[in-house]
Amino acid sequence: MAATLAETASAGQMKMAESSGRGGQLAAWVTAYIGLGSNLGDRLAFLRQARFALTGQALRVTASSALYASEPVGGPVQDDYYNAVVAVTTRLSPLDLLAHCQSVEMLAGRERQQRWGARTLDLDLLLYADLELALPQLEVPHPRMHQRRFVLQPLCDLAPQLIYPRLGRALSELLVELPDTPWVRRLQSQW
Ligand code: A4P
Ligand code: MG
Repeated sequence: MAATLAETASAGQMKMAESSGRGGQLAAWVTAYIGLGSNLGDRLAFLRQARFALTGQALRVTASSALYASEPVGGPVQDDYYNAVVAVTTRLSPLDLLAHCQSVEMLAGRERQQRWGARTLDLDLLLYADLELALPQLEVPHPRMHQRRFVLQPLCDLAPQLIYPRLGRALSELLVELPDTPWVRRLQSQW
């Protein structure tokens, strides 16, 4: 997982990823990172189910971060979160990967009543190779990930040297600059 995202995808793949959107699969496999969050019901069970359900013909989970508990950021008063990040290798385009993540959220009974409200499962597409994309329905890198310890801490378990595309800085550098609050606590390495 030490390779930069740029090393994982050729320019050709990226062109296809940007243009194809939905539909056909990419010719080659691309590395992406997905953030998992839950603060409703059996949080650990939802994260485990998600990791299992993500795997399919065109997607493999290749690594998991440790499991973290975290203080809710934004939104109404709500319970603490469990958060983690998984690395995947996929032949899905970015939009197909988003659609796949949303179908896995639906399996977990995700309801969207309030932005940043409590949820059984939230799957965020954090990084997709070194792609930068700004569509109404999908922004990559995830627009708030570099400001959030509950994302960067688990992501740095997997890829601390990875360069964050927009800022050109390693994820580990961005992490050390974040304040200690809202708190994030490592619970267990395996889950
Ligand atoms: N969308 C755009 N870009 C992306 C992307 N890269 N990945 C769109 C996933 N979705 C993306 O998301 C709203 C819309 O964002 C989607 O329709 C999709 O097309 P949503 O999951 O329906 O709603 P949301 O998650 O409430 O909104 P949002 O703005 O994505 O919130 P965040 O940024 O995901 O934050 N505190 C802790 N401690 N731990 C957490 O996990 N999560 C959130 C949600 C807030 N506070 C948290 C946590
Ligand atoms: Mg979300």
